[in-house]
Amino acid sequence: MSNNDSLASSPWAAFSGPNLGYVMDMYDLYLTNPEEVDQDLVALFKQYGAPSVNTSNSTATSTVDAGNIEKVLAAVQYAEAIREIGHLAADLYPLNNQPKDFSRIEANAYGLTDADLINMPASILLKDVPASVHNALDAINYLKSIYTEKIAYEFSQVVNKEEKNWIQSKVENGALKTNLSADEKKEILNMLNKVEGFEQFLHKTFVGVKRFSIEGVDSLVVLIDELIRRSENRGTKDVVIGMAHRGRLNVLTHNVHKPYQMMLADFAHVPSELFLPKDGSLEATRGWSNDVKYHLGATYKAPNGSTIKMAYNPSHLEVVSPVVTGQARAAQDATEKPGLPEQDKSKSLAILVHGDAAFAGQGIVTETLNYSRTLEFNTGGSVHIIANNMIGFTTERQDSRSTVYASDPAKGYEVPVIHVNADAPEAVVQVARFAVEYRAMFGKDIVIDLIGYRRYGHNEMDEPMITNPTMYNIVHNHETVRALYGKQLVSENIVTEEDVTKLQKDIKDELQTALDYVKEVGKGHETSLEMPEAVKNGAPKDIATAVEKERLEKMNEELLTFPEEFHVFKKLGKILNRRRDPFQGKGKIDWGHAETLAFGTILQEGTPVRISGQDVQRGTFSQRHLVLHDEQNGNEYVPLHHISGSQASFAPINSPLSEAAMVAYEYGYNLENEKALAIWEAQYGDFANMAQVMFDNFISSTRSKWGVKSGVVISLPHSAEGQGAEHTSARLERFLQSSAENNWTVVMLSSAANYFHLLRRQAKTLGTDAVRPLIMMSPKSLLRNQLVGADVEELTNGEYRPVIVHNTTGQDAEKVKKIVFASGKMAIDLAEKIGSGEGYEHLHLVRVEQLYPFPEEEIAEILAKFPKVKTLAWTQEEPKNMGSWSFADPYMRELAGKGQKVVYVGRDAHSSPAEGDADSYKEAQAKVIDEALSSK
Ligand SMILES: Cc1ncc(C[n+]2csc(CCOP(=O)(O)OP(=O)(O)O)c2C)c(N)n1
Repeated sequence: MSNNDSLASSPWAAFSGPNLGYVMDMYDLYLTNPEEVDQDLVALFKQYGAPSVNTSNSTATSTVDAGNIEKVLAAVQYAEAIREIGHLAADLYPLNNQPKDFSRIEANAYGLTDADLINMPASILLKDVPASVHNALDAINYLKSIYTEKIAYEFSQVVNKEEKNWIQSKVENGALKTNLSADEKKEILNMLNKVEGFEQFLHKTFVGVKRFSIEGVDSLVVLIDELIRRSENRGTKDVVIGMAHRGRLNVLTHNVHKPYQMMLADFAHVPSELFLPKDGSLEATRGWSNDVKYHLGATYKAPNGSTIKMAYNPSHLEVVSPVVTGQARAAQDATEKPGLPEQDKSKSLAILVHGDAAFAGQGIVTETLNYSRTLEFNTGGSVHIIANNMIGFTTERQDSRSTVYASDPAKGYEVPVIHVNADAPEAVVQVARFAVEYRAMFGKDIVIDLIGYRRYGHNEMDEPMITNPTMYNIVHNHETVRALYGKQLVSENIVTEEDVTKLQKDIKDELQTALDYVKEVGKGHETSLEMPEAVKNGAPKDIATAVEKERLEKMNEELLTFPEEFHVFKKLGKILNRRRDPFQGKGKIDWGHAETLAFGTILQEGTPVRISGQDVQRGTFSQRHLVLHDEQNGNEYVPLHHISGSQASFAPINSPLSEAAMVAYEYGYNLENEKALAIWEAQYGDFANMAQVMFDNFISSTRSKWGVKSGVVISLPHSAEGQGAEHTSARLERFLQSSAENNWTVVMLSSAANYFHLLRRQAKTLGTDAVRPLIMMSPKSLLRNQLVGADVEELTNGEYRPVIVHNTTGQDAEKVKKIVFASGKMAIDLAEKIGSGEGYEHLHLVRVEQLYPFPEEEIAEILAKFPKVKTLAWTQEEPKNMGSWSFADPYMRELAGKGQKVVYVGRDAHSSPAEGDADSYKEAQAKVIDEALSSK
């Protein structure tokens, strides 16, 4: 018997010393916890039973056996290397212009020969040995066929053992190598033909017009199509796609069913609305200021009731990803019942298409991956596709990133990655099927790196030979995937050459007919888009927001009554208990209390509420306490889940430490569930500038660009309190600078009652045409200020007031020579100094709660009551070049009567938003207050 024969019959004879000890330990573990033992060893234990010590072996035998075990271990390492780094040698690049690294997946790298492998059983390398595999050499070749061809895998970053084993066995059982039927193949060819035909028609008909052609990653459409089909088969009702420019028009047409006529109308300068399908199957809006065609979205409603959506997208790459995940989550959440929303992960699917340069470069991608498994932000697994054309504008991969693959950031989040050659459309289909199954199994994100190339320059006007000649010399000689796949199907006798040529002609004819029709029907029509009446009319008035006392009192009591088994932290219990006082005529309802009562009433009226941000459950300033923690066992209790009469869900969410993605998510959530009050709160308002792109590109302007409504609420703690340059300013001036066309409401309140009414008013406008985003400079030290607090009567009467006339000034109109206007904390600092009003008869204080739309009417009414006024003093705590002054100035000049001057009272212009230390702050603030209240 040769050594190899003995190995084939039992491998244990080859083990001795520490190796044997290790294997025996592993066997013990195998008996109790087999899932913790390496698969290769499990295979050996199954086949050969317990490892045993052969004491009768001579020294000579053990020397030979030691050699064998080394070979076995080498073979195992070899197989593992194929699994782990086979991708480096895989056939992934259509242009074949990237190096392949075989160095670690060759037998001699492990001191092995084919003969060694032939004499080992395949089962030491494979869990399930296919019938065609007879020994370890076959197994190695089999593994290479799995891991190094047109599909390659990276999943060693997956930590969960069950998940990793599932992926490995799926892959190695050949799930992605099954043959497609002839009909399926024909369908793929048909689709590729349409994809290419569409681009080529546009290329020739609208020469040089930007379209960001898909060509080079044409099979993206095949991939998305298969993802949608397979997901729908599993009950998915809504698919939301987020993507940038590349290939977007093609995806809109072929995956989202925007008709050719509409697409061509966009190119031919004809209003595309003329060609909306009569059956209402497509929704596509535009705003009055409009946007380029490759930013527009659409929603397709299939006859079976499911929808496919392309999210509207600005130019900024990747920012749409978190918006889309927010949309997908909202579609999954049932919000009609009290408690947390009930999520059904199968209901919707987010497909996020990324560029290769953008995926690696833009941090918002990793923000999105980071929250993908958190309770309140997951979508049950988003499918990420990198439409990888190996170039970003003119920048090639070596300058674009530090990693081998564009997809590498995903590995830090335990997300599996599948690379696939975009010129292998059948492999692409298999990958789509796998991704859908994986998502259904594990509810996690997955990345598909679809590797192709870019046929033209960045856009159709760019000449890529200027900057990337090596790549483009290859591209120019590379046949299209349609042509290559057509030849393949001809060689497989599935279609004839004539069929292929006919397909090409048919699509060209179809597009030409569509264009002729568009030109004919479009004659004399011009695109004229109007601002809707509800927007023109400004903020809605007369929305009743007062709540009956009995209802509030009952709710207040319920909010403070905890189950017997719940042990509230005693100190907090005492603080919360004080919330009973205002209903017994003592003290005030502070900001956090007013907010909770507002939320409760909103829930009772059937509007779901979702508030997220860093540490919002407690509140950055410990003011909120929406989630209580049992001091003995940490159990959580959410009082707002237990009020009577609630008809909607309530989700208070501590978010990951991200701003851009979180704002985007809440914006997206409200987009999909327009009746949900979605609030994002910054830890401090300053940090909102990390989300600036969301304010600039979405929240301020989506209605005018895209006709898309939003009722999202943004709460930004803002005010200088001597805490330094940061933690101070939410940069109010930037929001005011973007304020126009009634695009949103910007407030800086100084009253908890006003906050109560404003939240309720916002909830009541959700889902109506009058809805708009709410941007709120929210308080910090004012949270507990008695002047800000509300009496119960202020909630049971009245409504939201854009302007509050201060109650201790202006009693004798004849004496008032000066009106001081201020917002937020500045107004309260002034009010505190004024006190009862004694000694300040010469002035009146007006608290400007709303800055946009600027409350001109309300201020004009006040001015009319004070005819002796000479000075209108706009006072603020922000430096002169910041805050509201520059915005308010022209309005105030317009409002000022004859002989009245408008003056600014505040700090000089500064480069930093606040004094850096408490002493300087106090000094500067006192100076402003003195000047504002002086008789000058
Ligand atoms: C945030 C942002 N930065 C820069 C740009 C300008 N820009 C538009 S496309 C592009 C290249 C993108 O490359 P990639 O992500 O690989 O997509 P591709 O165009 O190659 O499909 C750049 C830099 C942008 N649109 N957004």
